[in-house]
Amino acid sequence: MTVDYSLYLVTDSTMIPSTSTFLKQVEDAVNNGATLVQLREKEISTLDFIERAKQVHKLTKPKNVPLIINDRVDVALAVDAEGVHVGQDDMPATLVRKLIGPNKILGVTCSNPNEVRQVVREGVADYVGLGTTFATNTKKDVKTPDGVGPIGIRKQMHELSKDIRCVAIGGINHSNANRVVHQCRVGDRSLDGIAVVSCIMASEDAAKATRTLRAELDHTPEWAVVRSFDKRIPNHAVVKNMTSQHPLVHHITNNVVKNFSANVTLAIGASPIMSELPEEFEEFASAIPNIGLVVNLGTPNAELMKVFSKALTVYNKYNKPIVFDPVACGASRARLESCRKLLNQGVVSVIKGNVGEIMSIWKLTPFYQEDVDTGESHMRGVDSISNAKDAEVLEKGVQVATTFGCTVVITGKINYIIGSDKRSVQVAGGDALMGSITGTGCSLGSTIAAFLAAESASPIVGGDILKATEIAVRLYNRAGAEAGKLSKSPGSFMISFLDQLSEVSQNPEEKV
Ligand code: 3NM
Repeated sequence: MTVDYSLYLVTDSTMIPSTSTFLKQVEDAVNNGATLVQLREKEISTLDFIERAKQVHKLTKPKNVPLIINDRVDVALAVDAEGVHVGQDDMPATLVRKLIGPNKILGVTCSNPNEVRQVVREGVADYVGLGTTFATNTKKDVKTPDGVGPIGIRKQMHELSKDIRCVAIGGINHSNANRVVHQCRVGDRSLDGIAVVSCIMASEDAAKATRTLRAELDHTPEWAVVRSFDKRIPNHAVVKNMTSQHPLVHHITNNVVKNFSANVTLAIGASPIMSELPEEFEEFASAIPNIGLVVNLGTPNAELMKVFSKALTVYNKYNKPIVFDPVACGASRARLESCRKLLNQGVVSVIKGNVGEIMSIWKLTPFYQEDVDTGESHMRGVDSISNAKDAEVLEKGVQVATTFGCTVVITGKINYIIGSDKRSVQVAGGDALMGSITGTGCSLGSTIAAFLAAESASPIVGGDILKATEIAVRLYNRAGAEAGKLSKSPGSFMISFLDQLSEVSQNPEEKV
């Protein structure tokens, strides 16, 4: 039997709005796109459970929607339901399979990669419910109450075998269903569906709630579409497209580089705005077509994390580009956790960092196993020290790009630019003196954001983020190389660098 797991309703009779009934909610759901129903009753007598299961089965069976009984094998057998779902503390899956036979559907709840590995080893389950995706009020005894986010779900998916289907559960609703489906991908494997309780069961209009979820599932967001560059367009035309638009670069950046980043943004012909006032983010992102955001983790604090978080949500809502600079994210656990939170909460267009930073972000991909830390890269302050070989760096960069569905820039003597579709380019250039003044790394983020903002408002390379980023990096490094010819000490280099950024941006022919 092929089962459609795409929109999996898990019931809860304790949250029905006063204007409806339990059965009406379930009926509205199966009539409007729910593809599977799990009857989950915690405080109910066996007799009532069986009665309720029969009533629900009457609604689901004519629609060919499988009915899965939570936990109670006896009830499932009594009503000849299509399947059983068990949690980690319920009857072991191997035993359930013996009781229900080979043909019924068997699902198991998992909360971490180890539990998934166990399910794979046992080989008796048809699907797993992976959680807890986001914090939820519906189930109190979950193992990960803050939610593991798409990062955690991907780590669980990574352990799955091909023959076991998977749905994500926990805190999934209209605001995040689409993102969950598109973010929870590992290689060519995607979620088979999402499971929800309150989004439908507690809704005043369960039919509409289900239809809206259905539409969210079926819609491909703009950020998930990879666009590939038309090669006939010369690099200087991409620069001219940027300078002629004067894009706005909204910085939420660190205290050390604010002034320099603003000057770099002006030098390339864009406009900086430094705002940490969440109340105005909506106005910026909704009203200004050629705006891009820089989220720079350089000098974090608890208040700023809330500001980042708000900015990410708002810029995602309006599909505006975001450059994420995880400065020194390997310096402490807390910093990497901050990155985890942000990358769980939204999508970014570009992650830019040095080798150490990108190797730390790599730890958030499913390819990193928590217990096998080889310690190849580590951080000292914000400078990166790495003995990871180039090929390995590139490979891990590709894994970051594909995992987060974004373009990755790894800065260094050679800059690697890697697309979420695994294309990669290398850009050399720059000057050693770029490492002697503060802000040259961070302001590359500003430059990239300016190019992405211009590209999103008026595409010249067909919305190809990799290409727009590459041109930004080329322009930046060319200016650095030119400045290095003119100045041999840090102070004068800084001035020359700004001059050359302006010069190269205004006259990009032959230079970029
Ligand atoms: N299992 P809602 S979370 C039934 O993490 C259940 O395994 C979870 O409810 C898990 O969609 C959960 O209302 C409740 O957030 C999900």
